Amino acid sequence: MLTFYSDDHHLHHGNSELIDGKLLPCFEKPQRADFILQRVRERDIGTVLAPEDFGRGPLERIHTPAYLDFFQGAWQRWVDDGGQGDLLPFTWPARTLRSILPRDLHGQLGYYSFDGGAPITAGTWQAAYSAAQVALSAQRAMANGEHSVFALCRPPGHHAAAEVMGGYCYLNNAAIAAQAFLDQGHSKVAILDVDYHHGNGTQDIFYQRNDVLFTSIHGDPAIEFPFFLGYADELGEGAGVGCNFNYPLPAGSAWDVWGAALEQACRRISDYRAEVLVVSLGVDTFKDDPISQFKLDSADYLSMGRRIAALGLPTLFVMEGGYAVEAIGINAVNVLEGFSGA
Ligand code: OKP
Ligand code: ZN
Repeated sequence: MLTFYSDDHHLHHGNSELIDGKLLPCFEKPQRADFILQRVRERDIGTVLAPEDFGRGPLERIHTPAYLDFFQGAWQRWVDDGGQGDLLPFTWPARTLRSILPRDLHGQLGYYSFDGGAPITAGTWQAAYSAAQVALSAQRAMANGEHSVFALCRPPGHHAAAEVMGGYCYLNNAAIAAQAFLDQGHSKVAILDVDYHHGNGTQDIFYQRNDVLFTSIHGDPAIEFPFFLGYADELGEGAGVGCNFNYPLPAGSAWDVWGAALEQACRRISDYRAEVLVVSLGVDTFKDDPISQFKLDSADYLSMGRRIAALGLPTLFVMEGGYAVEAIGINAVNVLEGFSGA
């Protein structure tokens, strides 16, 4: 399996995040992608390629130009204001307030985000931009005939909506790739999001559409981030009714429960008759993940890959979360090896 990867992810290195009342070093750190790349090379699963640059056009198919302009220019505005350290939002247009775009940088940052988990640093735009190009390059390789490709994206993307960043995510790499398939003539793309956290951004982007099926297996939002989306009764809206399926699971879920949910999601994907599958591949479902509460073992990721392969679809794997860095490479590449060996 080909892997696409860009070193530009090193340009994004947030300092700290507010978690359970404490300022802790960011869990979403460069080492994550380094360990995955190392494992890809160790296991020799295929060639590692640098991305092509498809420009901002394919990003604008998912994100608004105003949001992209804001994100691209935010760091320079912060520097010009004499700002120091990471740029982090602290006021959001929650209920009771009006969603009016303010003029101030911090006001705009609140407008374009949903939490304080997506710091903007000097290189964040370039890292996120390159991650999107990694996803697009992997998509292009599939358009050129590859059956499966791994987009080793960092930062992740599935929490990012059309003009909202958050949860370590800025640009929705999986959605951008799915849209590229559609723009190149496909009519039905399925997304399977196996990250521990609900892919609220991806769901929102495609919620009213029937050309993308969104399925997600994740921690119950009643007790887990992102809290405000990801329930089982979210089935799509308008033309999209019946094209959205969530499988929220309780804390402590292991492979028996998780694998049963995967079985149901796979049935939905088969019923939908998708032409292509995009997998939002988070491995924060691992038993030792520091911020998650599922109990998958490393061997379970082989089973996950095998079951996904049984769908028989051309499959693009897009890297999302996973914070147990010493195991992240083993777990992510196990999915790919399970898929390829099936
Ligand atoms: C990104 B991805 C929990 C704080 C959680 C955000 C988690 C973002 C996960 N107390 N902070 O889906 O892996
Ligand atoms: Zn996650």
